[in-house]
Amino acid sequence: VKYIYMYNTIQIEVKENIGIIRLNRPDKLNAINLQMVEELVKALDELENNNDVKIVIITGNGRAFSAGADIKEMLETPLEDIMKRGHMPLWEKLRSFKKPIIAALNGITAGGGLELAMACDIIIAAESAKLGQPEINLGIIPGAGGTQRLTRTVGKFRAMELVLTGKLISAREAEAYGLVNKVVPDNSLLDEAIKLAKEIATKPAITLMLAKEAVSKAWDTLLQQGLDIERRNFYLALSTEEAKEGMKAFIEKRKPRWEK
Ligand code: CO8
Repeated sequence: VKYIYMYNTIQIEVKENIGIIRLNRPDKLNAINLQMVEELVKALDELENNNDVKIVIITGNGRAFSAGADIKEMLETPLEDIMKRGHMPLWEKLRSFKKPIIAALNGITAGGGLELAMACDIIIAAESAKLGQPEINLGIIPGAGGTQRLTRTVGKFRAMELVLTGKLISAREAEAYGLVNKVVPDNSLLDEAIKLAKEIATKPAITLMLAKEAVSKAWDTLLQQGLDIERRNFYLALSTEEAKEGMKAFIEKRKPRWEK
């Protein structure tokens, strides 16, 4: 271990030329709050500027990769502030991040958690991981690429089923959908991610960046238009009474009561 940076909601270490980010709010299933957004942006900046680092791994501590945006915070934050600050800096940072990122899914990967994974370049999942976009159960919709990257990856019909039912699928199903590159035993997840990262890190740093940018461009042109519509509809959904009721119900650990 060469460097360890200090953060509250995440842990960073640099091993040889691999930067490892661990999401670290395990008692909240690594729900992404604004502090985590800020810290992830800072950490990604540091890893991007650190010339020893060629590739990054993101994983989670505890039994989740991430259960998505912090629902309590989302309910309590005025829509105006979410639109101004919100989670956007993280998605923008990931979109421009030049080095390859491997997401290593150690458990529950839901909502913004799956969107985070899909913003990475390669996804490895532990056998017990569960993936999905459960936003609809809160009266909202995915807001950070879930409707766009998922659809491009698994196709319209599977994406519709996932987004409209909100159900979580197993790592094996996700592998069959082409949503994860590889499923590995739970206890070898990080080793497998590091093994792949090491193989990639044998290539020249500059060539990796150029290759990543070129492959990413295969998505980019129409993706941005889709993401804009998604974001608009996410804010719209978030402003409804149904969303308030859905998120309150989650926090109060009961079923939402929706009129229609
Ligand atoms: N936010 C806040 N807290 C959470 C979240 C979350 N997303 N997920 C879990 N937690 C908390 C629980 O409240 C609980 O806390 P406590 O112990 O204090 O009561 C703790 O984590 C453990 O969770 P559970 O007891 O619920 O664990 P289970 O194993 O019973 O259930 C589930 C696991 C099924 C994953 C369940 O936790 C769940 O349904 N979580 C919510 C998943 C979800 O709906 N995610 C989508 C959130 S919305 C979103 O991500 C939109 C992103 C848009 C980003 C763009 C912004 C601009």
